[in-house]
Amino acid sequence: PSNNDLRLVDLDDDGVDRAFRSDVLQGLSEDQKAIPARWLYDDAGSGLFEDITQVEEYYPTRAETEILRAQGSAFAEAIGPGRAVVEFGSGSSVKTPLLLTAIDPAAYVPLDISGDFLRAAAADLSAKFLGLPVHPVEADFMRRVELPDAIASMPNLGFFPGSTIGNMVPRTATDLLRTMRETLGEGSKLLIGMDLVKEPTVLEAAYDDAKGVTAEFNLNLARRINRELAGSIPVDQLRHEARWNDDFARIEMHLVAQSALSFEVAGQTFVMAHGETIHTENSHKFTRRSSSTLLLAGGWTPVARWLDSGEQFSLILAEA
Ligand code: AVJ
Repeated sequence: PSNNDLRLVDLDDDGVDRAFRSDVLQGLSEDQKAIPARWLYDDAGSGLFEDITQVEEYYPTRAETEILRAQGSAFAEAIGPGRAVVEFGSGSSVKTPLLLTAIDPAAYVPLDISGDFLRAAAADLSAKFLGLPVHPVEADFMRRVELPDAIASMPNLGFFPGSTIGNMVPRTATDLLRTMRETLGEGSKLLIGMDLVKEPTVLEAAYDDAKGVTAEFNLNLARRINRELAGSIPVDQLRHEARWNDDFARIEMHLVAQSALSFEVAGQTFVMAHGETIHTENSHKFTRRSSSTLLLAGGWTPVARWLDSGEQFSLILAEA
């Protein structure tokens, strides 16, 4: 691995991702064991997430895509032509073209920490939208990003679909929204996907599908730890669980110990009691009010909101 794809990843002499190791060792040492959700997305995890978007119970991707298909002319009217669309994350081959077709942008700027995903998405979009300037930027969008000179004079539209904002606790989500505002600048707009609060049984099924794809996605984190951090976690002794936390309005994914466990990770020993969990993801769900409150706290004023026909998911347009 010698190319600059890995520029944003800090490896030690053994090729171990330092940030992954320190997040895992710290997270497994807490009273409530917890590992940041970003580590779910290695190659296997990213593939499994793609599979999740196809399962019957997982409605968010279908619902958001329906909104993008159905509301093209409403977006065009509310957003207007000639903006540089800055997508936070490297873009999906389905959602991004729907938006670009609807609003007649002046440029497309995908931002992603992974150079591989970024270049693939940029090439795909350039081929679909001949004549549209595409300027991929390899960067961590949790920090302020310097946008390319070519789009400096254009008004921007940030695009952050998927309810990825829901994976952050409110403090982190607020920081990110403020950082996005700094990246995008005065006069910018933001189109952001936010999943809605609904029946806990529907939510729990969406995050614990009958085919077990989400369970595999969660268990892959334990496998990744074993693979990359010389771990001995007995993966067959962990069970996937999706829980609705009503106080915090979020679905939580946990890995639950099916017996008393003892294992090693990167030379350190950890124990789990029977029934103890590792908390691996939060997926916050929003009401009309809570989405407005979060956006306003992040420096954005909501100006329009669209739902799918099943009223499961929202796309919100906000102004800086
Ligand atoms: C794409 C990160 C928003 O929280 O719904 C899907 C990830 N986790 N099933 C979500 C996910 C379990 C997904 N996000």
